[in-house]
Amino acid sequence: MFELPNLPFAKDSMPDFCTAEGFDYHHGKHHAAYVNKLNAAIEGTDYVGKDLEEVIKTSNSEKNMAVFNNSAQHFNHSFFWESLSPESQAIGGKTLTKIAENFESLENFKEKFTTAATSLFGSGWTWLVETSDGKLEILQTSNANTPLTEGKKPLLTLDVWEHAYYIDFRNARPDFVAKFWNHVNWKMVEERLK
Ligand code: MN3
Repeated sequence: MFELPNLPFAKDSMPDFCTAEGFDYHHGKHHAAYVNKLNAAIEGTDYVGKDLEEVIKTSNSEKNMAVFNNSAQHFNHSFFWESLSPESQAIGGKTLTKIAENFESLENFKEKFTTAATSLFGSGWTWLVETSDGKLEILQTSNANTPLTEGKKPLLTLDVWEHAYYIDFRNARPDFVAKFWNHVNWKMVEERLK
Protein backbone atom coordinates (compact mmCIF):
# COMPACT_ATOMS: atom_id res chain seq x y z
CA MET A 1 0.00 0.00 0.00
CA PHE A 2 1.26 3.41 -0.93
CA GLU A 3 0.60 6.37 1.35
CA LEU A 4 0.07 10.06 0.74
CA PRO A 5 3.17 11.81 2.13
CA ASN A 6 2.69 14.87 4.31
CA LEU A 7 3.62 18.17 2.71
CA PRO A 8 7.22 19.00 3.74
CA PHE A 9 6.12 22.57 4.67
CA ALA A 10 3.10 24.32 6.19
CA LYS A 11 0.25 24.65 3.70
CA ASP A 12 -0.08 28.40 4.43
CA SER A 13 3.67 29.09 3.99
CA MET A 14 3.72 30.32 0.37
CA PRO A 15 0.40 32.05 -0.39
CA ASP A 16 1.86 34.08 -3.28
CA PHE A 17 2.41 30.78 -5.15
CA CYS A 18 -0.25 28.49 -3.66
CA THR A 19 -2.67 29.27 -0.84
CA ALA A 20 -3.70 26.84 1.90
CA GLU A 21 -6.89 26.20 -0.06
CA GLY A 22 -4.80 25.51 -3.14
CA PHE A 23 -2.72 22.91 -1.26
CA ASP A 24 -5.85 21.43 0.33
CA TYR A 25 -7.12 20.63 -3.15
CA HIS A 26 -3.87 19.85 -4.91
CA HIS A 27 -2.33 17.70 -2.18
CA GLY A 28 -5.37 16.69 -0.13
CA LYS A 29 -7.64 15.82 -3.05
CA HIS A 30 -5.73 15.43 -6.35
CA HIS A 31 -2.57 13.77 -5.03
CA ALA A 32 -4.60 11.71 -2.52
CA ALA A 33 -6.83 10.46 -5.34
CA TYR A 34 -3.81 9.22 -7.33
CA VAL A 35 -2.58 7.28 -4.28
CA ASN A 36 -6.02 5.78 -3.62
CA LYS A 37 -6.50 4.80 -7.27
CA LEU A 38 -2.99 3.32 -7.39
CA ASN A 39 -3.69 1.14 -4.35
CA ALA A 40 -7.00 0.00 -5.86
CA ALA A 41 -5.34 -0.77 -9.23
CA ILE A 42 -2.54 -2.91 -7.75
CA GLU A 43 -4.63 -4.78 -5.20
CA GLY A 44 -4.12 -8.54 -5.64
CA THR A 45 -1.44 -8.10 -8.34
CA ASP A 46 2.32 -8.67 -8.52
CA TYR A 47 2.81 -4.92 -8.13
CA VAL A 48 2.09 -5.18 -4.39
CA GLY A 49 5.32 -4.88 -2.39
CA LYS A 50 7.38 -3.35 -5.22
CA ASP A 51 8.87 0.08 -4.71
CA LEU A 52 7.31 3.03 -6.50
CA GLU A 53 10.00 3.44 -9.15
CA GLU A 54 9.76 -0.24 -10.07
CA VAL A 55 5.95 -0.02 -10.28
CA ILE A 56 6.28 2.99 -12.62
CA LYS A 57 8.85 1.33 -14.92
CA THR A 58 7.11 -2.06 -15.03
CA SER A 59 3.63 -0.66 -15.65
CA ASN A 60 5.06 1.60 -18.37
CA SER A 61 6.66 -1.33 -20.21
CA GLU A 62 3.55 -3.48 -19.72
CA LYS A 63 1.35 -0.57 -20.86
CA ASN A 64 -0.82 -0.98 -17.78
CA MET A 65 -2.11 2.58 -17.90
CA ALA A 66 -4.23 2.52 -14.72
CA VAL A 67 -1.18 1.54 -12.70
CA PHE A 68 1.25 3.71 -14.68
CA ASN A 69 -0.78 6.93 -14.61
CA ASN A 70 -1.49 6.77 -10.88
CA SER A 71 1.98 5.59 -9.81
CA ALA A 72 3.73 8.19 -11.98
CA GLN A 73 1.43 10.94 -10.71
CA HIS A 74 2.14 9.82 -7.12
CA PHE A 75 5.88 10.11 -7.80
CA ASN A 76 5.59 13.38 -9.73
CA HIS A 77 3.52 15.08 -7.02
CA SER A 78 5.75 13.83 -4.17
CA PHE A 79 8.74 15.18 -6.08
CA PHE A 80 6.96 18.48 -6.77
CA TRP A 81 6.36 19.10 -3.03
CA GLU A 82 10.08 18.42 -2.44
CA SER A 83 10.93 20.91 -5.19
CA LEU A 84 9.30 23.75 -3.22
CA SER A 85 10.58 25.95 -0.41
CA PRO A 86 8.55 28.49 1.60
CA GLU A 87 11.57 30.83 1.74
CA SER A 88 13.52 32.12 -1.21
CA GLN A 89 16.79 30.12 -1.31
CA ALA A 90 20.23 30.93 -2.67
CA ILE A 91 21.29 28.56 -5.45
CA GLY A 92 24.08 26.11 -4.54
CA GLY A 93 27.57 26.35 -6.02
CA LYS A 94 27.55 23.04 -7.86
CA THR A 95 24.07 23.71 -9.25
CA LEU A 96 25.07 27.15 -10.49
CA THR A 97 28.21 25.78 -12.18
CA LYS A 98 26.25 22.98 -13.90
CA ILE A 99 23.50 25.39 -14.99
CA ALA A 100 26.07 27.82 -16.40
CA GLU A 101 27.76 24.94 -18.30
CA ASN A 102 24.51 23.76 -19.84
CA PHE A 103 22.42 26.93 -20.21
CA GLU A 104 25.05 29.72 -20.25
CA SER A 105 23.58 31.49 -17.20
CA LEU A 106 20.98 31.16 -14.46
CA GLU A 107 18.90 33.88 -16.14
CA ASN A 108 18.94 32.01 -19.44
CA PHE A 109 17.98 28.75 -17.69
CA LYS A 110 15.04 30.45 -15.93
CA GLU A 111 13.87 31.96 -19.19
CA LYS A 112 14.01 28.62 -21.02
CA PHE A 113 12.30 26.74 -18.17
CA THR A 114 9.60 29.43 -17.98
CA THR A 115 9.00 29.19 -21.73
CA ALA A 116 8.78 25.38 -21.50
CA ALA A 117 6.32 25.58 -18.57
CA THR A 118 4.08 28.21 -20.12
CA SER A 119 4.06 26.69 -23.62
CA LEU A 120 3.38 23.06 -22.70
CA PHE A 121 0.06 22.27 -24.39
CA GLY A 122 -2.55 20.68 -22.13
CA SER A 123 -1.65 18.92 -18.88
CA GLY A 124 1.87 18.01 -17.85
CA TRP A 125 5.10 18.79 -16.11
CA THR A 126 8.26 20.81 -16.70
CA TRP A 127 11.50 19.33 -15.37
CA LEU A 128 15.16 20.01 -14.88
CA VAL A 129 16.85 16.62 -15.28
CA GLU A 130 20.34 15.15 -15.37
CA THR A 131 21.06 12.72 -18.19
CA SER A 132 23.14 9.55 -17.74
CA ASP A 133 26.18 11.36 -19.17
CA GLY A 134 25.87 14.19 -16.65
CA LYS A 135 24.26 16.86 -18.82
CA LEU A 136 21.37 18.99 -17.61
CA GLU A 137 18.21 19.29 -19.71
CA ILE A 138 14.84 20.97 -19.50
CA LEU A 139 12.13 18.43 -20.24
CA GLN A 140 8.39 18.74 -20.83
CA THR A 141 6.27 15.66 -20.10
CA SER A 142 2.57 15.31 -20.89
CA ASN A 143 -0.07 14.01 -18.51
CA ALA A 144 1.55 11.57 -16.04
CA ASN A 145 4.76 11.02 -17.97
CA THR A 146 7.92 11.18 -15.91
CA PRO A 147 11.69 11.35 -16.65
CA LEU A 148 12.18 8.06 -14.74
CA THR A 149 11.01 6.06 -17.77
CA GLU A 150 13.58 7.86 -19.95
CA GLY A 151 16.43 6.99 -17.61
CA LYS A 152 16.85 10.63 -16.61
CA LYS A 153 17.30 11.83 -13.05
CA PRO A 154 14.80 14.49 -11.94
CA LEU A 155 16.36 17.50 -10.20
CA LEU A 156 13.40 19.90 -10.09
CA THR A 157 9.81 19.93 -11.32
CA LEU A 158 6.85 22.24 -11.78
CA ASP A 159 3.32 20.89 -12.16
CA VAL A 160 1.53 22.78 -14.93
CA TRP A 161 -1.72 20.81 -14.89
CA GLU A 162 -4.56 23.31 -14.67
CA HIS A 163 -5.50 21.88 -11.25
CA ALA A 164 -2.13 23.18 -9.95
CA TYR A 165 -3.03 26.85 -10.41
CA TYR A 166 -6.74 27.26 -11.13
CA ILE A 167 -7.77 27.99 -7.53
CA ASP A 168 -5.20 30.76 -7.03
CA PHE A 169 -4.53 32.04 -10.56
CA ARG A 170 -7.60 30.91 -12.53
CA ASN A 171 -6.40 30.50 -16.12
CA ALA A 172 -3.21 32.57 -15.74
CA ARG A 173 -0.53 29.89 -15.93
CA PRO A 174 2.30 32.40 -16.65
CA ASP A 175 1.63 34.22 -13.34
CA PHE A 176 1.85 30.90 -11.46
CA VAL A 177 5.09 29.97 -13.25
CA ALA A 178 6.60 33.39 -12.43
CA LYS A 179 5.96 32.88 -8.69
CA PHE A 180 7.65 29.45 -8.78
CA TRP A 181 11.05 31.19 -8.85
CA ASN A 182 10.37 32.57 -5.33
CA HIS A 183 9.96 29.01 -4.03
CA VAL A 184 12.53 26.74 -5.68
CA ASN A 185 14.16 24.29 -3.27
CA TRP A 186 17.70 24.80 -4.59
CA LYS A 187 19.10 22.89 -1.57
CA MET A 188 17.36 19.74 -2.83
CA VAL A 189 18.72 20.26 -6.35
CA GLU A 190 22.25 20.64 -4.95
CA GLU A 191 21.86 17.45 -2.85
CA ARG A 192 20.63 15.49 -5.85
CA LEU A 193 23.57 16.63 -8.00
CA LYS A 194 26.10 15.24 -5.50
MN1 MN3 B 1 -0.97 18.15 -9.88
